[in-house]
Amino acid sequence: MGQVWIDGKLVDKEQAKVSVYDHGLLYGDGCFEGIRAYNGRILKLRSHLKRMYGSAERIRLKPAYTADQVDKAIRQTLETNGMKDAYIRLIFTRGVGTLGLHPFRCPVSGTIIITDKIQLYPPELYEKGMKVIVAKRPRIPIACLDPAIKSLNYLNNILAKIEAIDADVLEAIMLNIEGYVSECTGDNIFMIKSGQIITPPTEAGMLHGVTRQFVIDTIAPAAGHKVQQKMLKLPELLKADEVFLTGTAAEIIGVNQIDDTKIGCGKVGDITRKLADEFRRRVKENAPED
Ligand code: PXG
Repeated sequence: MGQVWIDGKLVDKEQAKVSVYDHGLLYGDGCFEGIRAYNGRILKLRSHLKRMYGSAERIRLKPAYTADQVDKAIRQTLETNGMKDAYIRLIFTRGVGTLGLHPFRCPVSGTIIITDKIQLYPPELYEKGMKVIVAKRPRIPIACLDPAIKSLNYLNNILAKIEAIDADVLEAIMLNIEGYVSECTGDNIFMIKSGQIITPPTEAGMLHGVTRQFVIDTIAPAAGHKVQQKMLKLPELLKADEVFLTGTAAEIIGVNQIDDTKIGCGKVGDITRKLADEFRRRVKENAPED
């Protein structure tokens, strides 16, 4: 039976409960991280913790534990559950309060660490590429909700995901309110044209993905490529030679079709394959924890 870390204690999964008065549940008031361990090493843990504490600061949530304490608690939870390869869900809720929005009437923020199996896209999609759609619904603009905050309120993304499910695919590209390509519901997006790798800049309003940054800083350079950050409209994306998505769960996955348009030859492209191989080699051998 698995154990979940809640507010300083490891408890059985079935006993891991949150109050109905927690503002995380009442208002989606809180933040989270999806992190992954490979062979006992926690990929980019420092970057995830930095984003987590950045999210907390932006919503003026005071975490109950320091980053070092959370780091130790994550390792303790993995150890207790005997897991070396895992998906780690770290959650800060606003905490228990009253039935009213006032966030500062919740005296103590809740802290949850779940370690579980990783939910992956089917392996054959990594071989032949994944079909995605473009969601009709735009992404919430930066001015309304800063996407640097990985908040507990994912309804914008969930509604776009429902559009994808209705279209019988697993992911949807989200455009920002001005029609520029932003990201997908749970992954960042890249394209390749004439050997040049391009991804939208953070101004396009996407989550500042840890995997996206790892590809820009480490994976692409190691494979002999530079990444250009540039605002993209949909017609340019549709004319790409290759498109791929990045995320903690997805790693690097090629896209072979967007709506009715085949991308490149409708297969996973050579550069995407090279980057995905480089990524896997690095995380499997000795995943960097910075
Ligand atoms: N955009 C959004 C909206 C995300 O939620 C990413 C991009 C990729 O970011 P990272 O930092 O992972 O490279 C995400 C990440 C899940 C799950 O359980 C979701 C994510 C990551 C891990 C698990 O659905 N989203």
